[in-house]
Amino acid sequence: MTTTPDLTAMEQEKLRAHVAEVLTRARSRSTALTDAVDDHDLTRQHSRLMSPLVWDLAHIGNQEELWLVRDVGGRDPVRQDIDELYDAFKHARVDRPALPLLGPTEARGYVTEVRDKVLDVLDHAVLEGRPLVEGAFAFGMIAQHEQQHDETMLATHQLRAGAPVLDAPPPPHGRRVPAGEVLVPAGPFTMGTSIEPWALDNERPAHQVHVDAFVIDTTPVTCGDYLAFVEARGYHDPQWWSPTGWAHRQQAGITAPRFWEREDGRWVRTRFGVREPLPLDEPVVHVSFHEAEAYAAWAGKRLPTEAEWEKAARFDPATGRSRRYPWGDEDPTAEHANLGQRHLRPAPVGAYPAGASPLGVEQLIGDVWEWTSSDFGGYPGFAVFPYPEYSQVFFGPKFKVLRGGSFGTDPVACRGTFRNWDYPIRRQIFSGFRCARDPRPEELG
Ligand code: AVJ
Ligand code: FE
Repeated sequence: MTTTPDLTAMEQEKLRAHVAEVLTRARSRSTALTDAVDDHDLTRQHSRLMSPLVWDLAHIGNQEELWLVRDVGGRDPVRQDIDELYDAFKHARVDRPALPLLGPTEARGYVTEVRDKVLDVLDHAVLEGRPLVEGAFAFGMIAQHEQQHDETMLATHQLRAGAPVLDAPPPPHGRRVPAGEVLVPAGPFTMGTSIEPWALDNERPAHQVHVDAFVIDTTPVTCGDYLAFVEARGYHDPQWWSPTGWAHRQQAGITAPRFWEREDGRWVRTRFGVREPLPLDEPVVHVSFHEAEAYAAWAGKRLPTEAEWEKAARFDPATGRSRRYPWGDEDPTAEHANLGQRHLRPAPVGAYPAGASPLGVEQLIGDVWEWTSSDFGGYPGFAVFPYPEYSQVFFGPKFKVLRGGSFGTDPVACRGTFRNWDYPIRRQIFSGFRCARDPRPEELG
C-alpha cells in the first residue's frame, strides 16, 4: 500500500522558502543587535540579570546546531566541546561573563558555520513524518528561539549605559478609543491550540474553558494612568500591594517603573540611551507583576487571568470560534500591531484600530507584554515537546504568565496563544499590563 504525502512537492517548496525567510529575518536582527556595539560592550555584563551579548549569540548558534544540524540533519557536531558553556541550565546569567566564552569573532564565525549547514539540511529535509519535522516544526522552534533571544538582547541594550546605538522610526499616532472597557460575556471558549503548526508545547492542546463574565480595559495602562498612581503615593501605601509585593517594594526601594526618573520636578524616562519626557499616552513598560497588581488594586480593578486575556484576544462571539489573533486569522501586518522592533517603543494607545478584537479590545498583540494574574502551568493534556527545559521545568507558582508580545517580539514568536512567563519581580523585560474587573450586577442585564 502506498501512502500519499500530506504535502505536495510544491507545498514542501513553499514551506522551505518560508523557513528560510524566518531564519534569515532572525539572523539579520541578531547581527544588527550585536554589530551595533563594540567588542567591549559585546563581552561585558550590562546587568547581573542579563548574559553578555556574545553569550546570547553563540547560544543561538548552539541551540540551532543541537536541533537542526545534529538532530534533524543527522550531521556531525560542529562544536560539541562548547555545548556545556551555552547550556542555560549549567551556568546562571550572573556567572556567564567569567566563562571561557567564544570571543566576538569566533562567535560570529560559529553561528555562520552552523547556519550554512542548516540551510543545506533544509534543502534536503522531508518536512513530514517525524513529529519534530512535521510542518517544519523544529525549524520554526529554532527561529522562535533566536527571536526570543533577540528580544532578550534588546532588553540588554536597554540596560546598557552610554550613547544610543539603535534607531527606528516612530510608531503611528494614537487616537481616542471608543470605550475604556468592554464586557466579555460568560461562557466557554477554546483556549490554546492543537492546529497551529509552530505553537510550542505549552500552548497545546486546545481545550474548552468556561469563563465567567468579566470587564476588561480596551487598552493597556498608559504612563499617564500609571503616573497618577505614583503621584497618589501608591508606592508608599501597603494597602494596594500584596504582602510579597510590598516586601519586595520595600527591600528593593522601588518608587517608580524601571527607567523613570524625576528631573527638576518633571518625570523623564530613558529609552535605549535617550532621555525624554514621559510619554503620557504610551503603554507603561518595565513594571513588575507586583507593581501591575498594586496599580490595579488602586484603580479598583485587578489583573485579568490568563484565560480572560486569551478569551478577550481570540473569542469571536459571532461564530463562537477562537481566532489566531484578535483581528482574525491573518498573520500580523504593520497595520495590526507594533511587533518585530519596527519601532523602538510601544505605540500610543489607539494606534492600531485594525488590530482590535471583535469586542473592541485593542493592542493585545505587540507594544508591551501584559502581566496576567495566573501562574505558569501546563494545560490539561499537556505533553512535553520536544524537551522539558523549554516549558515544563518552569511550571508552578514561581512564575507569572505574560501575554501578547511587545514591540520587541517578532511575529514568528507571537500569537493569540503564545505564552511567556517570568518571576513576578522582573521588570527589565518589556512588560506592561491592562486591567480587568468583575462586572457590576447592573452590567449583566
Ligand atoms: C519564554 C522568554 C521565558 O528567555 O527564558 C529562550 C525563552 N527558552 N531560550 C527565556 C527561551 C530558551 C524563555 N522565555
Ligand atoms: Fe535559549
